[in-house]
Amino acid sequence: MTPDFRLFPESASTFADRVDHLYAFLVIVAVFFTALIASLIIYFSIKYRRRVHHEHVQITGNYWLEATWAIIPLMLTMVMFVWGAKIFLEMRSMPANPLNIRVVGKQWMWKIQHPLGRAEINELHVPMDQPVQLNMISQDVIHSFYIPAFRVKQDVLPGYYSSLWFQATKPGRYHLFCAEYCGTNHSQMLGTVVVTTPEEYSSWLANTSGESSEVAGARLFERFRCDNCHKTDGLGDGPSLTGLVGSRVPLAGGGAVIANDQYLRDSILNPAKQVVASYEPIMPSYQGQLNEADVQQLIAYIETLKPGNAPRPESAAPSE
Ligand code: HEC
Ligand SMILES: [Cu+2]
Repeated sequence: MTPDFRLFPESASTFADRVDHLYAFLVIVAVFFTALIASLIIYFSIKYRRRVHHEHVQITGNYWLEATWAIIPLMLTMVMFVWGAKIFLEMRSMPANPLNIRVVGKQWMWKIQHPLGRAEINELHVPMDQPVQLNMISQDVIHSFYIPAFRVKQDVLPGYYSSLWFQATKPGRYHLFCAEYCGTNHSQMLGTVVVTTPEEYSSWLANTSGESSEVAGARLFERFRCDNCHKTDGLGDGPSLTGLVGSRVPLAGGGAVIANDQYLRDSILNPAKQVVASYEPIMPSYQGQLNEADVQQLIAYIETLKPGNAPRPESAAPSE
């Protein structure tokens, strides 16, 4: 046994202890019934072993006994279900005002983009005592983002945004694993989560020369000539994107969608999938020209386009 041997990973998020308590309950119930049943099997096989002068007693049923062994397991499994569902739902409902960090998984690394322009690879800096939401997508195959110390894990899929949230409780460095076999170097797809105080995180964040996602997105918007069709006054061949995020978009052929990240991504890479009502399907697809990180930057930029907001920065000046 090494000195730092531990049965469980360190517990460093608000979920960790709650997941461990539920897990302990499952283990205790399983161990208790395994021991009970095993000892009864041994006891009965000795007590009722074949002997020379034994009598058969035929038992046809016992109402109370049967009711007992149906109701007790039912109650135990309902406790497991309600308890588990409660924690699961909390993990799956994103918090109100999280710190948003964008993640791209690719063979075989994690690319992480913080707000305000700081980017990193295979390292994730987060402040403690603050909800952090990761918005993730894969550039190639299915990966899975797993932080054992936080007890959180989420598949990262190609073509589809998935998210994950946690609130770290203890400064330190924790393992980050890819938990979905993703090719030759899957086992090297490792990283570190660095939890610091909010003050340390802010100064770490400010210490960069990189441009923010929004500004990088604004530059892509110009470079790919999106602004040829998408003009702020709505007089171009495409709809104005101002105020688009979060709004209800009527679609050609009926129906409507809420303009979330997934819809924006699909509109850019696969415009024919959902065509905005009363527009021609003339937007070219940018599949193959923009990678997932580019698309995330474009989305970050489109999110800043709100009515009343200052127009898009012409130069690469930070917008916030
Ligand atoms: C040739 C003109 C043209 C160009 C260039 C163009 N678009 Fe479009 N775009 C359209 C049209 C027309 C629509 C509406 C029809 C549709 O949904 O396909 C649209 C729809 C969209 C939508 C959905 C808008 C809504 O109101 O729901 C988004 C987002 C978008 N484009 C982003 C972009 C981005 C980002 C670029 C540059 C990388 C770009 N577009 C380049 C013409 C264009
Ligand atoms: Cu992977």
